Amino acid sequence: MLENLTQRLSRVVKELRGEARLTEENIQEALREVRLALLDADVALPVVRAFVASVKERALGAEVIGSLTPGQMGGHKEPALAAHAELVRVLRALATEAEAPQLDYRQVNALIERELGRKVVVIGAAIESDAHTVGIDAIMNMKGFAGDYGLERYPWIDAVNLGAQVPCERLVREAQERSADAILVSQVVTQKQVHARQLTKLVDLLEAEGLRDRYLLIAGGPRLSNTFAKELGYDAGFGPGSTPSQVAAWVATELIQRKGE
Ligand code: B12
Repeated sequence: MLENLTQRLSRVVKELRGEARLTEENIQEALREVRLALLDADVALPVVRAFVASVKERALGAEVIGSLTPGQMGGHKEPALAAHAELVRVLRALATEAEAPQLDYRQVNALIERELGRKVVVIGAAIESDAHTVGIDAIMNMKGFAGDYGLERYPWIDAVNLGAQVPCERLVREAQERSADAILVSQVVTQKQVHARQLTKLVDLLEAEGLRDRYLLIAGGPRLSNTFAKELGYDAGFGPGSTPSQVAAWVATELIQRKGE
């Protein structure tokens, strides 16, 4: 079902990109297809409504839609082109999220054993000033969250939880020393955009040391989304209600995919 959703969303993006003109009709048509695809994939109606409404607002909020050709307009200054880009970006982000398969604890372990044949090393922390351990604990600790075992419980995952208020420098050092595959970062406090600054600091540090491509970099927290995390330079983001098996499934499939590239 998820594969089907991804295919349908990819088709919408492809068709929209191929449009010579960006019109109200073709945006409406794309959104209709997105809505149906999400509903067919059993996404809850309120979520579908909120998503479509937000894209629609951004896509149709621009007044210049109709006679302009994206190629002719140049740059993102034109509202129609900006709206077009935004829709493509949001759809892409959604398609990426949908690509994470829904696998349970047993399935993820079996997948890692079969496809990688070694333990996956995952290191996590709430970084810098953030003192909230509960989010990262929910994903990593044995007990887990909402009846879903945490990563420490996975026999094929070596999970190291450094706790809260961990300086970025220490997290990077520990990731290197342990040859981590993935770095998990929690940010709960968002006052004055402190989360964005701290998350960016980690990316900058990894880039400065030439280490960014060595790790899967994942951010999580109550005010985070996949889209926002990617904007900050992360590979994925997980928001409220995320479960350990979602994270484990994403990490495992991403590593397998990268191994094959
Ligand atoms: C418990 C708590 C504390 C405890 C934390 C104890 C601990 N050991 O963690 C203490 C008392 C220390 C605390 C302190 C503060 N807190 Co506090 N705290 C809370 C509270 C009540 C609950 C948080 C919680 O347990 N959530 C449960 C977990 C499971 O949910 P979660 O974090 O969202 O995690 C899930 C997802 O987001 C995701 N996730 C989270 N992290 C990650 C990471 C990865 C890698 C992944 C994949 C997923 C993921 O998966 C989890 C499971 O689904 C919230 C209010 C609330 N009801 O949420 C305020 C709250 C978070 N705190 C808040 C504030 C302001 C503070 C203080 C600044 C207060 C102060 N003035 O001193 C300090 C911060 C100190 C600091 N330096 O960080 C605000 C944050 C507001 C904001 N958006 O900025 C909140 C929202 C309260 C409020 N309404 O004002 N707090």
